[in-house]
Amino acid sequence: MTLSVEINKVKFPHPVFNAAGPKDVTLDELMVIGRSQSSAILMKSCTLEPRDGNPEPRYYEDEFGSINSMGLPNKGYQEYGKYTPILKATFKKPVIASVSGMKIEDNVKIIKFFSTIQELDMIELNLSCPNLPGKPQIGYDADASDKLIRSVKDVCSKPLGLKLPPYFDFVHFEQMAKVINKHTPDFVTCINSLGNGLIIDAMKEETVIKPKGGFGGIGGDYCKPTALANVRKFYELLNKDIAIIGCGGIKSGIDVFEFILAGASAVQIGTHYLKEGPSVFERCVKELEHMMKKKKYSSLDEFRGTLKVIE
Ligand code: RRO
Repeated sequence: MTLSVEINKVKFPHPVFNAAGPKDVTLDELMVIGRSQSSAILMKSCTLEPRDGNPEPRYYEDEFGSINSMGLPNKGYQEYGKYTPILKATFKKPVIASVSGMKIEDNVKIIKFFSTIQELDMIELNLSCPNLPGKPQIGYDADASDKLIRSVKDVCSKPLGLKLPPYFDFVHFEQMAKVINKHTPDFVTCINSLGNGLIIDAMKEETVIKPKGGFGGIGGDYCKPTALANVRKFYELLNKDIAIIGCGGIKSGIDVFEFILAGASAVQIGTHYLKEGPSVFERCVKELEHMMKKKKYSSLDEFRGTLKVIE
């Protein structure tokens, strides 16, 4: 049996790795991901300048998932440029940068820089941070996304992906798919957290996080049906040479199996990595293998996208 996946010549030994965000800000945190069975190391979304992020408390989890308003805390893009060769030499697996500049010119500058880092395998451009006060999520504006993707594609010499927000309306999926098909990135990641949710502590009669009046991005079980729907819809609408990476509520090998059935080439784990720690990757891969054995599949290609619809 093989679980390997290839996205524009970048080889992953299996389809399960970490999502951008949780515990991937510092080199120490990235080393933990490196030592785990995560099939790649995806670094925290970065900006031109280092950022402390939003005031705490800014992360909370309950039995169904999480809410966060981290506010893009990161070390600044140059640090991730320094971490990359260290991570690559130590762990010999794909290293992926996530880019979330505050404006087009920042994204262009950062992606130009990352294109010069030989050891870097891929870039994921974040179109969907929900937690910057006063800043809309660019992925909800098809024209702004079009302009941004065009600008960065011109300077990017690495495989490039787009981290998308969740969409809920077929018209919005179609508008965004048109833009994405025009620029043919190597992959899209569906989905970022469900933006601007609210979790309330009933006893305290209070929000559970501090920034933005308690509103924040929702992750975990809360997201899985929306994430599956986004993977499926983009699998239907995008050119077949654009890979889809699933993200949202994955915590078992059966979840991974479902995302691949819906059309995903690989998956990322966020909330559940924070809950369980680095053993989540190995466990999910073992469970996926078990499921595939039961179904007599020997590679992911045999069932990717083959979801049956009740007639
Ligand atoms: O740092 C964050 O607040 C954050 C980001 Br950049 C993102 O893309 N998604 C999210 O849920 N939180």
